[in-house]
Amino acid sequence: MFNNKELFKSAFKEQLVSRLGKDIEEATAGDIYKILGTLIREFIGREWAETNRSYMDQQEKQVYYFSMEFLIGRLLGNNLLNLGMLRTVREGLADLGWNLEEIEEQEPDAGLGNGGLGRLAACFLDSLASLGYAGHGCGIRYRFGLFEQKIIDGHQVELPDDWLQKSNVWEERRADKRVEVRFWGQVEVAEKDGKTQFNTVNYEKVWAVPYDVPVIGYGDSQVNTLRLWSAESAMDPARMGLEVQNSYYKFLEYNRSVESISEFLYPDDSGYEGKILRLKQQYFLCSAGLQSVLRTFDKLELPYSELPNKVAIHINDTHPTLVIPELMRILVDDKGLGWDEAWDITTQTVSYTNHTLLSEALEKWPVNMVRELLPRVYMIIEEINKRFCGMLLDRFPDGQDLVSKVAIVESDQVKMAHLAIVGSYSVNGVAELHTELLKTNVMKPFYDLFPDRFNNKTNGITHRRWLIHANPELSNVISETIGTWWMKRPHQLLGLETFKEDSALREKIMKIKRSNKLRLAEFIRQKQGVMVDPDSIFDVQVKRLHAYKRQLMNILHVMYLYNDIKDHPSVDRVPRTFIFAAKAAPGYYLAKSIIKLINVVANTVNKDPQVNSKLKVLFLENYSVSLAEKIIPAADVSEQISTAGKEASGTGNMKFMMNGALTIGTLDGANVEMHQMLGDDNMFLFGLTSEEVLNYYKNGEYIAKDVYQKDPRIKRVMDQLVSPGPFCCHEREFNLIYQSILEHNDEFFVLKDFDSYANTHDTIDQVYLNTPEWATKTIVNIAHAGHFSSDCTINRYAANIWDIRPVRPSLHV
Ligand code: 26V
Repeated sequence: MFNNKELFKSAFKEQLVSRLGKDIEEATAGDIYKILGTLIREFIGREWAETNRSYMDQQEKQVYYFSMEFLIGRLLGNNLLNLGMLRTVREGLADLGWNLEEIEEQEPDAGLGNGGLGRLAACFLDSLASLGYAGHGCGIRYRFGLFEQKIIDGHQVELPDDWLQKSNVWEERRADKRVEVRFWGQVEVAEKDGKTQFNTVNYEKVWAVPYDVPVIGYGDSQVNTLRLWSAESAMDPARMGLEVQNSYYKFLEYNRSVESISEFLYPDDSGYEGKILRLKQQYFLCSAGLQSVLRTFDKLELPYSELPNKVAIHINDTHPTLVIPELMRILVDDKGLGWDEAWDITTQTVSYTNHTLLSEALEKWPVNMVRELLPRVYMIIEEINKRFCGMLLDRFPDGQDLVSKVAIVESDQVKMAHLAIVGSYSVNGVAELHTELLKTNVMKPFYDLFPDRFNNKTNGITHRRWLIHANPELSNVISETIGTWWMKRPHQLLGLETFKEDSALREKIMKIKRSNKLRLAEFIRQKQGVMVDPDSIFDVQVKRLHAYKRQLMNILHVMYLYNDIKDHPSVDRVPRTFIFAAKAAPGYYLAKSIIKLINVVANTVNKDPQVNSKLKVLFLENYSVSLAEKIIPAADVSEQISTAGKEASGTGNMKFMMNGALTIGTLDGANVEMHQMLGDDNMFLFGLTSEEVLNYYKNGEYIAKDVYQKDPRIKRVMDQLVSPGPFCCHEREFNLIYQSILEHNDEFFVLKDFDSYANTHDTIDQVYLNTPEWATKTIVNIAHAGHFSSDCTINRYAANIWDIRPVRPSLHV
């Protein structure tokens, strides 16, 4: 049906009538989307069931990727691509008078993640399925995803992301697979047959109901599962005793508290409020996910000692760390294993990825909270801690200092990263520099204790979504040049290097970039009414808003350019369009005032006739996966400018590179590896190195005020933040920003790196004027981007961490 246009059209029309009672003439775009999605979902049903059956029959080892976030975005286009149906469907719909891209726009983004960590999980699922691995996702079906951002009067305003308002065509509710999750209660200890038994009483029971989303691999591969859990009431109103006073209100209260568990995704640094709810979410995911994993394993009728040979549980950052004590609880309390055996099994089953070095982002939970919410789990954490510290003191009798550094429970807090490291067999960082810094700094005592446990797995992105789907014209030109094999073997993009000076290819590539820029310009015109020049440099910084990512440095530099143009109006310049998009956590005031500043600068710059033919600034609201797919193919310059040592990896950097943008960046995260491949000629590096940054922190020799005093460009823009002028001011609007730099001594070295950043931008202008040279650099970037395909990353996880092989080896790279 899907590879014959006529068959597709008739099946489609028939479905439209039978499901919606509508003819094609009456159908809305929403109807078309719904019918198309349903058709595909039903079409892959058999393959999905067969995949699961074959995993069981072959007793495949299966990987479960536990993550609090899966930022999957829209699925229609990607599913069609992976199924090889894009062309038939596009042409069939066109015959029926519809444009596929317009239909794709009907799908709400599944925004079940904050940023890179959640998007990485989604890219990994795509690679696992496409490479033929038995690997699934395990997450939460948040009723509301990350908030929808509106910009009102330059300020970020948060609205609920009601992504499930219309039915979700991809998911399958599996009520029969629900499991029970327990909170609160007291632990009773009893002796039975010479064994101590732990029994939790007076607990609150909640149902975890799975919603399964098929993860369709590219080409002739299998269909894996993303299982998302939803919390439902486990109280039966029919059996509520009327003898209990106020029982009806208790019921309502209980229902409300259950629903809140899977109600919304936390913005990453939302502060302390609602912390217990976040802990509840984490345990809910771990307990429900583990029960379903073990139920599948139990069907094999193997002893638990076989678990590590049949199951790998991977935890995406520390958020699902409770799988460790929860697995111990199940093995010891429910299955009756001894502690040591259970511990061996657990630590051979769980592996952990660390995604940040920032100490404020390392999770810690107050002991009281964990003990009250999860009394038995807390006892197990204490026991793990006791045994671990005991082992250390046996090995290092004078090791009190060491113990206080590495203990899991310390100063009335449970340190999740410590628990994750102690309770797993593999700990990986997400870029070479990040892993080095983990080993030598943040987690050094653990590295000294368990050197073999630490390894690096540099992040990757799926080239299917980020190149083939997001930039079809570029993909076509690549295929015309080197054939189509790169789609299955992204490393083969390297073949493009041979053509880096081929003038025909250079021209084609620049033409495609221009047409992508035109498309984005039209989008901007429609959304904001601002006209942007497609021949200006599109300079883009899109990512979460965090001080360490230094959107502030970028906008201060724009302010400086504005001043410079006003001072020297007759000087010729390469026109630039600076594009920003970013969400700030709702309680992160500094980040929110940086958003406001960008909008104020945009307003001033874009309105000023003396400036706006040379400089434009745009802040695009509500950054999301689908917006990224529009912006990234149109970028000339990619801003990856975090303070060195702070960005664990970055994945946006890879997406831009794959789409032929040139990077201005620091030697941070995966930029370092990009630079190793590209060399100085094909990337614009600037700023302090991570070593220099660390030294400044140690010796305290960086004084932001000195830089402010010495550099008149900097002094001027800083003063413009707090005094009346083109960018200010309403009641010292930008005081917070000003203080963070001058009073708190510029923690992220914005002023220190400013000069080098500005100079590098001047270099970019010069290089851009030489179009053939720019085109060559673009080609070299695309050629090396295959290295950052998540297919390569997943192959390394599979071989070095999970010890799994593809079920269909022909697809293995
Ligand atoms: C969380 C917080 C919370 C408290 C305030 C500061 C702060 C800063 C960062 C974070 C994020 C923690 C985890 C995370 O999302 N890491 C990101 O993971 C990506 C995938 O590995 C990686 O590319 C990004 O560099 C990394 O920031």
